Amino acid sequence: MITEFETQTLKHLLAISRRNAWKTRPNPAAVAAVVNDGVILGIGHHRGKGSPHAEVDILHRLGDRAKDSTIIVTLEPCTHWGDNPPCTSAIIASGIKRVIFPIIDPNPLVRKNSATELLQAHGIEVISGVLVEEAAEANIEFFTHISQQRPYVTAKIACSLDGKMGLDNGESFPISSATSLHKVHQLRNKMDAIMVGVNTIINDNPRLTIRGIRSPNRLIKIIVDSHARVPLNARCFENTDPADVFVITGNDCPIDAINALKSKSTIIELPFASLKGRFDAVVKALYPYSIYHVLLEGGPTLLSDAIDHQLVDRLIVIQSPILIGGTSKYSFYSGNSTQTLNSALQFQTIRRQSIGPDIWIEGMIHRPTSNLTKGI
Ligand code: AOF
Ligand code: ZN
Repeated sequence: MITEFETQTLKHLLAISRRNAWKTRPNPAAVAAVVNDGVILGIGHHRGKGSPHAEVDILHRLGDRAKDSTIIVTLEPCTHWGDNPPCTSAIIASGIKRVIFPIIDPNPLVRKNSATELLQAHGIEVISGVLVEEAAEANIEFFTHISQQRPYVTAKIACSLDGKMGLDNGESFPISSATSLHKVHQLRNKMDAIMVGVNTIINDNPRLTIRGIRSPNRLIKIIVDSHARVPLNARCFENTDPADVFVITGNDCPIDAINALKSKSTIIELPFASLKGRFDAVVKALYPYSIYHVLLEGGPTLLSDAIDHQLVDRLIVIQSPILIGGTSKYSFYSGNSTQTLNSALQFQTIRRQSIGPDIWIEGMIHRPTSNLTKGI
């Protein structure tokens, strides 16, 4: 049995965890509270690789005061020796008598031994399987990386009211307002990598950096470029360590182009002549590089490919109050055409706000499950 107070405490811990998830990667931002008789005795945090786990953080501070209490953790306590000793051992040694956690840790090292079994063997009551979805969402990058062997993908689109990302004549200009752009840089700062297609580099020549943020984090730049066409003087290479620019190419590129690019970037060659329609392979190729969250910033070809592969986990559309018109060349989605209204992709909004003159819409894309025209 979990009490209402404990459920509320777990929700609170999950909210903290979600806010901190970008800071602790590759580890999940576990948060733990020791509670007794409806009172929180203390909250512990994991602050990133190499630092103590959340349970140890709080148990160490409380010492004997944790005895006979309940510990609530946002993730199954670990059972393995890594940078840290197993949290299950710390819990057993502390005299804690109940442990509540929502979701098991999919880390294969932790899965070798179940925390529930270890704790129960020491007479500790274990409650799990509560707020499972909320817990997975809080550290979705960690769960996606382990369960799907790929980074979590957020796509960000800046477009006009009529859904265009650019002018038909190819002229490039920032569509979003300065306020939205600042928010985009804040978003980039929480990412491990930013990804664009080579056409975006050729047309817009973006720097792909984080600007307007004091001491920004490291951001890997990823260019998807089947035929190694990215110009060597592109601005994205300026003042950037070659280890921080990945060019993902096909296997049929001019050798001179590849050799020249090697001085500017890290090349990841995939076993296809063209990467068009291969977004699944592109995103999976990032798995070995400790990239947990990628921001996909266009353009329309890459984005449509990603959406059609169901590999856009989160979509952010920043819509500015202008109409661009012209052809659909720069429509942000031109993927698989919908034949009936019933089969249209559905967008589930999780946030909608006004940013200066723009509208920021954030949500998830779903395959059709319900009948949109029912009842019409
Ligand atoms: C916990 N509490 O606070 C966290 C956990 O290399 P280590 O020893 O730091 O272990 C990292 C793994 O531990 C990580 O991949 C995940 O499976 C788990 N994270 N577990 O009990 C924590 N951050
Ligand atoms: Zn641990």
